[in-house]
Amino acid sequence: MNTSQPIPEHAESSSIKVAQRRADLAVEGAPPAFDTALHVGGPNVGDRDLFMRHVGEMFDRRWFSNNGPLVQEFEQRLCKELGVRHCVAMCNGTIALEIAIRALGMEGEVIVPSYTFVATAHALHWQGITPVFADIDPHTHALDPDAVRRMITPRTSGIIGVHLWGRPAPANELQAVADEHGLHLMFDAAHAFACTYQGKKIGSLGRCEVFSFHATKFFNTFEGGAVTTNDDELAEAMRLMRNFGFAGYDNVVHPGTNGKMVEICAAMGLANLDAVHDIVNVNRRNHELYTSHLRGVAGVSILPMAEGEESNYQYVVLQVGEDATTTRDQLVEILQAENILARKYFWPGCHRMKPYRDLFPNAALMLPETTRIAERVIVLPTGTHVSEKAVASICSIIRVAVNGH
Ligand code: T4K
Repeated sequence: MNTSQPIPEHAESSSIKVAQRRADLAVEGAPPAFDTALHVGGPNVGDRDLFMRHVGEMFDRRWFSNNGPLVQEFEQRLCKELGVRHCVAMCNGTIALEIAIRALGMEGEVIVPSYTFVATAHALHWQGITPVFADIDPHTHALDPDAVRRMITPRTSGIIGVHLWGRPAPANELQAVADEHGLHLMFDAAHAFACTYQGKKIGSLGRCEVFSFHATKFFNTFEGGAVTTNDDELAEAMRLMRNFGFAGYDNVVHPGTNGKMVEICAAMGLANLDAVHDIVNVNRRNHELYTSHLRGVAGVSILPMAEGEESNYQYVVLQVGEDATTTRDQLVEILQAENILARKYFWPGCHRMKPYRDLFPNAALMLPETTRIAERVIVLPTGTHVSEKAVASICSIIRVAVNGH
């Protein structure tokens, strides 16, 4: 897969700052490393000409929404890409989660990690289901199957695993827990497009998997999402549910909502699909550079992606150890002063956000690893807007902030 245009990188001055001592840092009064903000999640753009061609044809057809030809083509391409029978494209990942949860018939309590984007929990709470937070494995940041077992009650109806950072959740172990207790299992795969589990593309694990194609994801459709599944009945129910339950004109056969992906978003998806390979290559290069520049810097480390698996490398996760001379929050401030808008994803954990902190004031007792990891992580900028020089600059700032030189 090749783009017809080179993938652009962030406009930056040729002499980008490489910090060598504390006096070089913006917090000490030096000029910031970047003139404009360097974001985590700056959008990647694939083949603009292809996008414009699709949009032109869309205008000619005067067909903008409601399962149009671009959405259908996008769904077919994703099925092929992911090796799964059904793909139901949606307006965003959160609505896709809500529809999948409802189509599965989840109710009562559903076990989820607290260490995830809040949409995973909100998609349950929004429809009157109680998210029950289970702890994570600190080495992978994914749900710990033993912790899941401890949270099962007679009201539990399901488990939602999250492939956080594109690292696969332990799907086989979670499936075993689900089977033992007769629970539904699905996955929030918002981070995991183009990633593998045991060598196979993520997309057909559990009863279904949910992707996000938000602007900040390495593969985006402006806003968008999809549910993928090999279950024919489930796919049919979700297709009805995303379009008010309509089966043809004037014929409502199912409860539903409006979860449809629009044609212009599918056009963006089709243009970006051809660029996925190139974008992943840039992300991988940046991830390797961050890892090698920071190797040996005491107190900080980059979370590796899963060994033996393919990854999209869209998140560069820096862990600030308890032995570091700078706290995580101090390091974020130092980076932000340089116009490097590093993020504290997913601090403080869903269980410490409203409404969950009021609903479950004692949740932290069962979440020691979540609490610890949420205090230690910084996500650094990557993507096609982040050059090799930018990575070197960011790493020099981190090194000086932590080591003093
Ligand atoms: N499950 C998981 C595990 C998820 O991570 C997400 C979404 C979902 C479910 C739900 O999927 P969606 O319903 O969103 O499809 C962002 C994204 O909004 C969210 O999609 C994403 N996860 C989450 C991890 O990150 P924020 O609140 O941090 O986004 P925001 O608006 O601060 O954007 C991040 C940075 O990106 C900004 O500092 C600026 C930059 N940016 C953003 C946009 C939209 C740009 O440079 N250009 C842009 O167009 O949540």
